[in-house]
Amino acid sequence: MVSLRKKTVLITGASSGIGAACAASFAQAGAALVLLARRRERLEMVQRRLENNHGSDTILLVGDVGQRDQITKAFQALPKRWQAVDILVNCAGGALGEAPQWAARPEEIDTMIDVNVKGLLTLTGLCLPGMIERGFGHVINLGSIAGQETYPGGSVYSATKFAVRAISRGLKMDLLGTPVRVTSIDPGMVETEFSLVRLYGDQVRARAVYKGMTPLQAEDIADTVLFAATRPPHVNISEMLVLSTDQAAARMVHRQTVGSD
Ligand code: 8X3
Repeated sequence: MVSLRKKTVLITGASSGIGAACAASFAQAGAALVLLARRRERLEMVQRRLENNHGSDTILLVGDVGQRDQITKAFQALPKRWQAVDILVNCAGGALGEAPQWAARPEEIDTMIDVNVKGLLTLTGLCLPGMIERGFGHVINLGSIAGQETYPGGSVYSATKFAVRAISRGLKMDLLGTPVRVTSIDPGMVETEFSLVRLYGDQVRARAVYKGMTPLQAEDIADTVLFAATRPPHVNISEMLVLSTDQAAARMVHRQTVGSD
């Protein structure tokens, strides 16, 4: 098994959802954490919790992964020991809107591509050379079931997640012959801020997404990330699709109808 004690783990999207849950799991396992997100206050809350609960060694990297220059400068300004990332968990990402493809707003399209695709590539580009040089490393990319199939109103988001899968597969080929591992994990419906963000804060519609079914929780996905990270060095968990028991496909969900006759 790979021990996470004293390993340096950089997690993007660490202020909430799957990213924050991953931070807690890695902290519990004794890793030192670089926590990256845009929202400083949220990130500081996560940091305080990890320090109080696990005595974790952490550092914050505040910035938008979609802003390549900004994030590159911020990463390169970290103390050298924190730039030596052993495990990169690319969680930052999301969907915006549910409009048909031709009606998606240009800024929604740009943000999804900038964050979900270009942001992931930027962080990977910053962390990988050191991993190869030091002879140890693991890149764990969070994709989505939407990276395996698409659905109405989801084609741009899906395109970004198909891209994540292509990037993970291509990266594995580029890294063949090195000890660096690449994992992609594709979650289905996870109850996080994902739907609230996609639906621009519409609480009623966001709640309806998970109505009558039992969605995954962020911790369920963090468990799978930790599992992949702790396998022995010769084992690479290459790809995982993780769904709620109530979900069979992107838009095929079993829902209990409570109170109907
Ligand atoms: C989120 C899953 O199906 O809502 O990545 O797009 S889905």
